[in-house]
Amino acid sequence: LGSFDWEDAFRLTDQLEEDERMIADSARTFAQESLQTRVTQAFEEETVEPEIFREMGEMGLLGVTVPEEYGGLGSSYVAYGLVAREIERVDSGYRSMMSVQSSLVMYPIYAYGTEEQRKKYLPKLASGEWIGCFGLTEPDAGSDPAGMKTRAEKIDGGYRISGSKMWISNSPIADVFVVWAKSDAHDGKIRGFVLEKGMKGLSAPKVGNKLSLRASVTGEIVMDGVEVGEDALLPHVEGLKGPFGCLNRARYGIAWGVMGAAEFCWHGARAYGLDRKQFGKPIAQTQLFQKKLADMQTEISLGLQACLRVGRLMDEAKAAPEMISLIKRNNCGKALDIARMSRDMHGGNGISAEFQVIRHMVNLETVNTYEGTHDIHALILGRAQTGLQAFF
Ligand code: TGC
Ligand code: FAD
Repeated sequence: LGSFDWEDAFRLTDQLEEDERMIADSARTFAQESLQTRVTQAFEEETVEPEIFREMGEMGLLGVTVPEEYGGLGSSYVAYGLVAREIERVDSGYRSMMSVQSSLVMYPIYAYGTEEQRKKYLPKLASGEWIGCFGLTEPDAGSDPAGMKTRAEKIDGGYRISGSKMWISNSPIADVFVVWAKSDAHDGKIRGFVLEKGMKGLSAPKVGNKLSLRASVTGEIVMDGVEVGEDALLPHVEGLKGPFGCLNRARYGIAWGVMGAAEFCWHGARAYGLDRKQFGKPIAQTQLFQKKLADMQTEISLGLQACLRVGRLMDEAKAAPEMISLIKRNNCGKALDIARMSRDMHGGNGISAEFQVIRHMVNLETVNTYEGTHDIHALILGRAQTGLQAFF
């Protein structure tokens, strides 16, 4: 029989390729040395540091799956997931910055764009010189993006885009905006457009006073008759499968990422319980405390193993969107439970910024909601089992 490593119950590390291990190690070093050191202040002051994109770019953490000829790393979806896990071990907001850039901006330009669009945008997005954002959600269209009001009207040589997007990660600091609009010239079908900072009629005011994900900036995208050329259209996709193709990748990364946040909360609770004495013994020596640690270890080990399985299937182009819904939903829900449990196990110290678990806890409230809420993913899975859609 083999030995048991409490931190890596199913020997996930042994199941990785050598290059995946190396990418995960360098992501962990970067996250711990460059992000962990600034996160408490960034969260407290609700400040975003755009230079983080360049630092991530230098480390090769933007566009991990995008081919090298466009500035990406040309690596696997498993490697991408491992990067998300290491960054979110520090903060979900930093993982958001990385995953929007990689899955929601670089991916659609790569998958749906022209060669000119790829060459123009991808290398600068990969290096972090340019920051990207993804506009799907609107004030009146969140879970139901088909209800969007943003319109692209055909004009001579291009399109005029009008509408507004809400809750958009990175938008106030973005150079490149991938936005989705119903296009009159394409029978009202949803099409993707690439807009650039400084275009007339385009603005991106910040959403203030967030009490979650404060280290990542969120804003609106206001398009007041923004005129773009034909070259702004992403020509190779139409309909909701365009944005959903991107969301599949980002949701998959989130499933890994939240396990990183959960691991931080689990390890923190364990260390605290070993150190903290009440009734003359470490609280980690009580049955209730150990039961909670066992629950955390179990859910995280199962969650990571599921991510690895789906990641391998993604790399073989065999992953179905429902598999991604399953792991996004379950891992977010479990990570949130674990963060709340860890907060409790830290007692009064659990509400202090110093111990960091409450920051993860409030961040995970957002992560459980964006990219399809916990309940919306349940309905996707319910539809797949019954053949009956329960959305409307
Ligand atoms: P439905 O009829 O199901 O589908 C319409 C068309 O889309 C296709 N499709 C997919 N294609 C690829 N991957 C998927 N996962 C797909 N899901 C659907 C489908 O085949 C169909 O294609 P076609 O060719 O037949 O037209 O559409 P519906 O309107 O009934 O959708 C229902 C529902 C609820 C599943 C969907 O709208 C949904 O997932 N809602 C959640 C919205 C969401 O996730 N928004 C995310 C916004 S972006 C974000 O949150 C970024 S946060 C990033 C960060 O900071 O990290
Ligand atoms: P709603 O859709 O109004 O949902 C409210 C509640 O109703 C939820 O509990 C939901 O589960 C429930 N509900 C809705 N429909 C049904 C139904 N049919 N049956 C049962 N229950 C239902 N979007 C982007 O496009 N780009 C981004 O970069 C981005 N970043 C974000 C960053 C942050 C910090 C946040 C908070 C959100 C971000 N979003 C982004 C938006 C996010 O995807 C939406 O908030 C999310 O999809 C939910 O939409 P909503 O907020 O309109 O809630």
